[in-house]
Amino acid sequence: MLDEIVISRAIIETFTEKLTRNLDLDVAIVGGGPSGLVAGHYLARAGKKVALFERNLAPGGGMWGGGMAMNELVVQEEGLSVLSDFGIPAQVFCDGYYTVDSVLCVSSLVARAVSSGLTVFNSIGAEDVVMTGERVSGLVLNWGMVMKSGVPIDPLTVRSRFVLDATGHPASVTEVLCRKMGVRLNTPDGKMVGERSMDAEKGERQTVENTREAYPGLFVSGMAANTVFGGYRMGPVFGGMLLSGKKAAQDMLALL
Ligand code: 48F
Repeated sequence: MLDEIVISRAIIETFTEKLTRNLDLDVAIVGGGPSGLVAGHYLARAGKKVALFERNLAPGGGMWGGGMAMNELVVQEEGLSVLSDFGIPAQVFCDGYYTVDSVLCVSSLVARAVSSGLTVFNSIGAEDVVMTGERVSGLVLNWGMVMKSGVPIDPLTVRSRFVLDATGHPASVTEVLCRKMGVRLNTPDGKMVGERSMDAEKGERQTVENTREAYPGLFVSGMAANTVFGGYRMGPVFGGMLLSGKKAAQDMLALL
């Protein structure tokens, strides 16, 4: 006989233990798109304590929909090494261009990253950062559904040596830091530069170049890096996102 109360206790006790274990982290990643998942995988594989917070029910960000909800992703030659690290097969489309089924890609990124030791908290979003002096030192978290509804329920916090803003186009972690703290970012005029219109070639290069520390304790990756440091958008080509996540992990590993 299945006991409903045992089922409830199993969920509550296991989740509570998991959350408690992740209150003090090496890296707290915000956003479960390609750059966040890839960064989480390499950090976890290197033995770091890392958790990813995704405010939606499903991690994957902009990857599920390919281009205009046609669920194939394009990856250029440079991104293949990351796909291969995740065991994701790509089909040749023509010289230098490869396609990947987006559902296979997202599910494999998530599965491999979690198997490497990344803890993913879906349905939990970051609504603010924790500051220690002039440094970002953690996240202020709430249920994604609470954030969406605007119901005034107080959050909980986690501490981390680094935060990675992998929130895509809005760069929402860096945005809240600037809005609330008026800090000077590591950009030419100290402010978020903003994303530019589409140029796939430049955008792909820039998303990797722009992956770096934007403020003490706060790294940016993926499209958030282009929003913060100013870069073109690139649309549904994903090599840059994968490489950005890898670079974010490598740069933080060098400092941890
Ligand atoms: O946008 P997204 O996929 O991030 P990315 O790694 O990749 C961008 C590409 O998918 C695509 C592109 C083509 O190359 O430009 O857009 O830069 O995923 C960002 C994730 O962050 C979540 C959001 O729900 C999405 O899944 N997110 C955003 N703000 C928050 C958040 C927040 N405050 N807390 C938690 N999750």
